[in-house]
Amino acid sequence: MLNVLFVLLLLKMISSIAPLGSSFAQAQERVTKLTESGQDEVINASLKFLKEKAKLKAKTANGILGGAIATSTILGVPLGHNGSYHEGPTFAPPLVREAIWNASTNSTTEEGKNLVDPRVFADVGDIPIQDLRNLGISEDRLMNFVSDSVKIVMDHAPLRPLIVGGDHSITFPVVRAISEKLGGPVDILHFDAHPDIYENFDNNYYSHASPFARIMEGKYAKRLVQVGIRSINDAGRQQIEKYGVETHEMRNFAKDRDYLENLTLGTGEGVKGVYVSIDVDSLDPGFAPGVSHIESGGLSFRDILNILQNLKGNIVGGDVVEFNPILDVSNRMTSLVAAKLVRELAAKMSK
Ligand SMILES: *[C@@H]1O[C@H](CO)[C@@H](O)[C@H](O)[C@H]1NC(C)=O
Ligand SMILES: *[C@@H]1O[C@H](CO)[C@@H](O)[C@H](O)[C@H]1NC(C)=O
Ligand SMILES: *[C@@H]1O[C@H](CO)[C@@H](O)[C@H](O)[C@H]1NC(C)=O
Ligand SMILES: *[C@@H]1O[C@H](CO)[C@@H](O)[C@H](O)[C@H]1NC(C)=O
Ligand SMILES: *[C@@H]1O[C@H](CO)[C@@H](O)[C@H](O)[C@H]1NC(C)=O
Ligand SMILES: [Mn+2]
Repeated sequence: MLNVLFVLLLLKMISSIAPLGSSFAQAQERVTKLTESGQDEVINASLKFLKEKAKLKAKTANGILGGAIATSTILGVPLGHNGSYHEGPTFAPPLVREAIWNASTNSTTEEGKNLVDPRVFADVGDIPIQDLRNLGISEDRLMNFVSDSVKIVMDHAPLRPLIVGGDHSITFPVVRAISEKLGGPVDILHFDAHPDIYENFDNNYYSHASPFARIMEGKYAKRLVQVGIRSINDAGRQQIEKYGVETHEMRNFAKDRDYLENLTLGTGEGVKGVYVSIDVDSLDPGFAPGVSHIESGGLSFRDILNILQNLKGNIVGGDVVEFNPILDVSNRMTSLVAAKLVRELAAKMSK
């Protein structure tokens, strides 16, 4: 009996993939369609799960005292491109989360906001980017999934997305989503050792070395202010010229410091706010050894906080990316450093 059922089932499977008499090409097309619709189901289920979590967090933030105008909301995007040690940032979000709540520090941020207050800080978990990848989902659809996830967070006021990466490639779909949702460009404050603005790196449209080229060509940002840059070549300088990027190279930092510690962003005509993107390798490796591209001569932790804490502007989103736990030291120092960047950015965003 079981055998008969099995054969029937097998026949049904075969017939649903390749009806008798159809050509191999037709059969292949059917398999592709079946696969894509299965992938769609998984994507839709993931978005639905995220929506329910965001709804609940927004309700909690709104339900307390007077509610909030902006609640910084962690969304983990554990995407790590391209094999070997570059995949390290895939493992970052859970470690950053653990470090945020490490009992060795108090949950109060420097200027006095407490992260346990649901009006200040929320967390909607990680999106299942590697699961989707394992299902063979194309890069385009993967990046659209990142954008759709960010939009879901933004659908639930007062939540605002604070992305924990993942590598820097995710900044493009995130900023694209924010700009589309707000109906105009943002200004970006970008901390990094690298300008990440290659027109084309390794023939990969979505490379972690190219997000700012994609953002600028898509006109998702008006001003792009880069800080900490100390690894830049001719191609990079040409791109910076082409897109009118305001790049503050590390070698001139002493001169630029006063200006950078007094920035106003996001107020130009038609500009919808400020996005803050922090690559952990903007810090000197002495402060943050757990990164994929060690580049000496960087910012101190206090340099970043001075710029961030003095920034004037409405922060509509942000990210902390490129922490690579595989290369961290044994007391998890870089986890704690990345976590403090998240905590202080969260405090600055929330209101
Ligand atoms: C997934 O959701 C989209 C948009 O809501 C819808 O158009 C599509 O039919 C859904 N796909 C599946 C397989 O449920
Ligand atoms: C918590 O903090 C301590 C002391 O700073 C550190 O040694 C430990 O690795 C941290 N643990 C986590 C999970 O981040
Ligand atoms: C942080 O400090 C506050 C008092 O300012 C205290 O009530 C709270 O228990 C502390 N939290 C932790 C995790 O140490
Ligand atoms: C790695 O980069 C290449 C281009 O160099 C790209 O074609 C490929 O899709 C990437 N692989 C992964 C796993 O992201
Ligand atoms: C800060 O910048 C504003 C312009 O945005 C300027 O008016 C002000 O004088 C600056 N303050 C300092 C202390 O440099
Ligand atoms: Mn970098």
